[in-house]
Amino acid sequence: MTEHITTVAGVAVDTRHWIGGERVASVETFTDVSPIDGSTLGEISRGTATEAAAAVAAARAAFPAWAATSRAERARILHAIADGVEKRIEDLANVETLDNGALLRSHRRGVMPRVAHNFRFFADWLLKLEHEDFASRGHTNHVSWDPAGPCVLITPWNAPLMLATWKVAPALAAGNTVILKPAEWSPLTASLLADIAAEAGLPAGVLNVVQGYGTEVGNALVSHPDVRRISFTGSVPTAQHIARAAAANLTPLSLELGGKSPLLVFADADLDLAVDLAVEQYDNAGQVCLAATRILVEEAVSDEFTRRFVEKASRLRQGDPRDEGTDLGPNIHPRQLEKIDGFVRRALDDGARAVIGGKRKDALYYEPTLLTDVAQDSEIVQEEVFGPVLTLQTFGDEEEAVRFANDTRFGLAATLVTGDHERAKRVTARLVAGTVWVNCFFVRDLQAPFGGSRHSGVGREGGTWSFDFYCDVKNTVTAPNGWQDH
Ligand code: TXE
Repeated sequence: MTEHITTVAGVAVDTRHWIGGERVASVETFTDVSPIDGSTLGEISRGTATEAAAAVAAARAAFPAWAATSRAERARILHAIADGVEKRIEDLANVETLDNGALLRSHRRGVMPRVAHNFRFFADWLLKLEHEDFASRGHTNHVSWDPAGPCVLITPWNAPLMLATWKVAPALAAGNTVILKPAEWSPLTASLLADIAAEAGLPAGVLNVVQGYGTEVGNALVSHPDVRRISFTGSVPTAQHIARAAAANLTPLSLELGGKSPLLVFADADLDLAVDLAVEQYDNAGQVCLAATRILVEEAVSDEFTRRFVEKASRLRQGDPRDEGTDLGPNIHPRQLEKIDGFVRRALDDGARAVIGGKRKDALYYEPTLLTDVAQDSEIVQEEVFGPVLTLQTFGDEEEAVRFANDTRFGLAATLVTGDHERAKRVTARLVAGTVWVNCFFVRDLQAPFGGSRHSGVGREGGTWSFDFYCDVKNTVTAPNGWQDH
């Protein structure tokens, strides 16, 4: 064991950057702490503009060869990375849970298998991607997908490896090289991904991982003129900062931001299903961008809905996310807990009533909370809390439901529960949201476009939309018989 290796849940994790196929240490480090018990997980290299420039240079140097690698070979390597992820599901799940506090059982059974699937899906899609040819006035048009160049991928802490690989897999599949900057609150699985990719035969410099603070190394990366794409998942203020930095170089951006999504429960709904879907919003201790945190219930059924909701939510077990029986783990960081508590305190001072919860528990745990008596224009209804805090409002009719649903600055997702399919169609057509779920929640095929409107983001990820973003699409027009008449 060297001083640059930390052992987390029995797994050796390198705390340095991964640049140009080598481990590189920074002079300074930052401490990575587990939200479960505050224990130190490692001293991680704290990148600066120097490492950012080195990573971009490595990605630039590796680009021509990787871009020229056949699609079949790129796909083969992506499948080999997926194999490597599958072999290390236990390691990845254990490390991720210690690092970000999300449930071990969902990392094991849901998240990490999907990480592998992200690579397989985009490898297969790459092989299906059709060049398009069409004739026009005797000329042939040939539309091809060219890789764009070095891509900077900046990711958050709520689903670290899952969200990173949504970006890494299509960027690599399309023939780009990548600099991944994971969130400083959950840096570890990105380092393991670098090991897995190297073992799978990904050439040096094709995937680079730099660690550190957003305001330091992150800022240097998004400001770099040799970067051809920036894909970011995180908060609105950081996205606005990144967009300003990217504007200087006109670097194309994909931004996947937060939400304040509604869950609409109509009187004709299956109420048990509605309650199940509502309680599901506490998953990952509420740290999910898609979470439907505003429950809107038709007046006629609101008392019954609330009664059943309280009954079910009060059975949620909060505790160590490594225990099989736990439903809710801790929130990620003391700063995040302060933020959550601040939102709830201000809402209560403003006249809201806590139907359940409303305060902290021990350490980084926050009680699952449902607030009612909240005004549509209040902070708690308008702003993303990113914790286990839901609001409940009632509506009189469909018109009012749609008005409440659309009345925030976000537009990421919406869920509706109704037994009336005509109503579902009518309401869906009027909702501002990148994804609408009808009588279900969180079902997502990678082929589907994913992203939001308004302050929830710019662009879409998934299937062909990811290739659109990570490629420079080129149209080649060839003259009839190879020559233009002149
Ligand atoms: O996010 P940041 P934070 C929301 C959620 C949460 C809030 C704050 O409401 O409470 O954001 O979380 C990097 N240049 N979401 O402060 O700052 C940073 O290092 C380049 C919603 O942790 O957006 C990290 O890697 N990069 C969300 C990433 O940005 C910079 C998920 C995200 O951090 C940077 C997370 C800079 N100047 C938070 N500053 C979702 N959409 O799911 C920071 N970063």
